[in-house]
Amino acid sequence: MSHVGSDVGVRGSKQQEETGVPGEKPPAEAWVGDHLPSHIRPFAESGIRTWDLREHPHIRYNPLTEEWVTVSPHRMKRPWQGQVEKPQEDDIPRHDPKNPLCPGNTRPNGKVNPDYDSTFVFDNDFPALLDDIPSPEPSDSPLFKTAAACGTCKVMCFHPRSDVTLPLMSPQEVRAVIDKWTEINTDLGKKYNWVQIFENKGAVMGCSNPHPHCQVWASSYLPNDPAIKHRTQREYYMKHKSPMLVDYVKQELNKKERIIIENDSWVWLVPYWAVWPYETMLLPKRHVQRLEDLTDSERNDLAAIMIKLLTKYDNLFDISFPYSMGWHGAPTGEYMDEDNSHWQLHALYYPPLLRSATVKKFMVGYEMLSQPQRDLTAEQAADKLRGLPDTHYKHRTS
Ligand code: H2U
Repeated sequence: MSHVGSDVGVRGSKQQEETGVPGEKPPAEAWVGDHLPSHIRPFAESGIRTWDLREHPHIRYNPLTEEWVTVSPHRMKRPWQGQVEKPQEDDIPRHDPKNPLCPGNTRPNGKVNPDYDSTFVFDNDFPALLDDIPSPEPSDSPLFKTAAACGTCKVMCFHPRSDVTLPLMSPQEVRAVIDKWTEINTDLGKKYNWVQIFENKGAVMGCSNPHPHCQVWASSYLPNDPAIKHRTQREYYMKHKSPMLVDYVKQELNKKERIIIENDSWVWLVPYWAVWPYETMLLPKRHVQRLEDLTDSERNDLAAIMIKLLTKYDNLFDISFPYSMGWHGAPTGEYMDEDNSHWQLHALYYPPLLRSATVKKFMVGYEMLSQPQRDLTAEQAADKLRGLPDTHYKHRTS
């Protein structure tokens, strides 16, 4: 989603040498005071005196990505005559002998899955990144830059059964997933600079298989979004002597406008700058850089809050809720030797649905050409999610 310079995250790049951190830096003089950049120019005041965040169109800033989102709450009642999605399939068999992710099954490449009874990790048979590749010749033009994309890709099954999802699993089973995520981050983090754990859930998100699973892509380079976050969090830390997202959570806990649920160690909230209608973030209350820095009780609390939040998501439209989610924490590999105090671990949830199980938000038109836009405010989304039942719709008695 972020638009970044071509040097972003490529170690040893010229731009990185100049600034000390990867990512493109906006010119300092472009900022008026410390509040608005010079390109943000509201017209002089209209006759309407009372500003209402729930009524008036406005733009909000994401300090992590340095992007703005347009919020148009007055458009909420707009009628919909556009595309309608197929509702999420909900009658998945417990075991499909043809599904390559199920225990004991043979994958199309002839490899046989073990008869696993918890999580199961294997090398992706169709990896997007490869380890053993040559480097291209350096380009003599700033307009044609290339670097080798070295990396590895894994698939991780959450559970032996195909008919369960994370919110329907026991806390112990979700804890096993968290432990495996941590183990993978540690193992791949020894070699790779970025380990991206992500779950693509639901056909509407392009997920190819209903069996509960996620993927891990580990790379030699910091991809765009992590590279920008590495720089923005570091700049904030240098200026405020405190990690950006730790400060952010403290302020959100005071305001209580966008918090959906919290427990002793975690907060689930709709970020102030959310783009997708029900986009959320899951953050530890304590300063934690990576998954492996979580304590035993923080991991148990994480399992508990994940079950609660995913239950609320499923209860929003009474379907197995589609989304893309993933973890962002301090970079690994060569970055392990550096001070990463500016990083705060967090998970991001990006669900595509807008107003029902069948109407999704399209990121097209203005969004593609100018910047993201939303109608429902972050506060309205948080209110809606907060008010949903904690009992999963599949477990409801009436
Ligand atoms: P989704 O999470 O988007 O459904 O992708 C599933 C991944 O599983 C996908 O990257 C891999 C695909 O390459 N896969 C295998 O590695 N082997 C298989 O036999 C099936 C799917």
